[in-house]
Amino acid sequence: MNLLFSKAEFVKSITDVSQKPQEKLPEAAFAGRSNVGKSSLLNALFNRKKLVKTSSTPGKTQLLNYFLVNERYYFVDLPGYGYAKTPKAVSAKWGKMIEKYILQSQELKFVCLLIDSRHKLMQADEQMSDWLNFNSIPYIVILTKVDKLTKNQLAKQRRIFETTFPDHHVLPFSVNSIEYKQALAELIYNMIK
Ligand SMILES: Nc1nc2c(ncn2[C@@H]2O[C@H](COP(=O)(O)OP(=O)(O)OP(=O)(O)O)[C@@H](O)[C@H]2O)c(=O)[nH]1
Ligand SMILES: [Mg+2]
Repeated sequence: MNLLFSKAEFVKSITDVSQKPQEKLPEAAFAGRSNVGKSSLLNALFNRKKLVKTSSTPGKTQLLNYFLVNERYYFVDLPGYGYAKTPKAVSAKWGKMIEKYILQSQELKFVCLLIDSRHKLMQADEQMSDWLNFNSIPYIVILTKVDKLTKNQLAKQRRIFETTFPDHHVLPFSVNSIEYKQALAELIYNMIK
């Protein structure tokens, strides 16, 4: 059982990087398309069912949500992007909010970029990873919901994404897999400390 991040508490929600918590600690941020499983992944890492709000309807997370972990660092749950039904003005606002946070948060160590393991790289994922590359932001790639794939499908998708991101860690993930949860927790633990 993963106990690396078992001490976690919600700190605050912000809309602008200027509202960050007073205490400065290293941060990891969780980004990805709406509904990809960011908030669920955080609950899984925390071994909590409902600390982070999740939903089967895209667009659940609308603010930058800070969680204090082990009293030593923050995990930041970001709103999703790329959901077609979100009004353009709203998604533009969220996009700006995310970009500004990533560029201006001095304490941000790296981004966890979540991508749905079932599909090809979507345009929104590509835009985000290009933007991270362009701005030299360190990131790891997490392929979510792998419980929906067969072993063969997963092996194939992993090869595709490892080819797409040759210079980045690419990890499979499912909220149901203790093994994948542990491997991801260990990587994040080593990267953030
Ligand atoms: N099968 C499966 N479903 C998952 C997994 N992780 C998340 N989901 C489901 O995917 C849906 C979206 O999960 P969220 O964690 O709310 O996704 P999010 O990326 O935070 O979404 P937004 O906040 O809207 O951007 C929910 O119905 C979850 O139950 C997983 O590992 N496996
Ligand atoms: Mg969310």
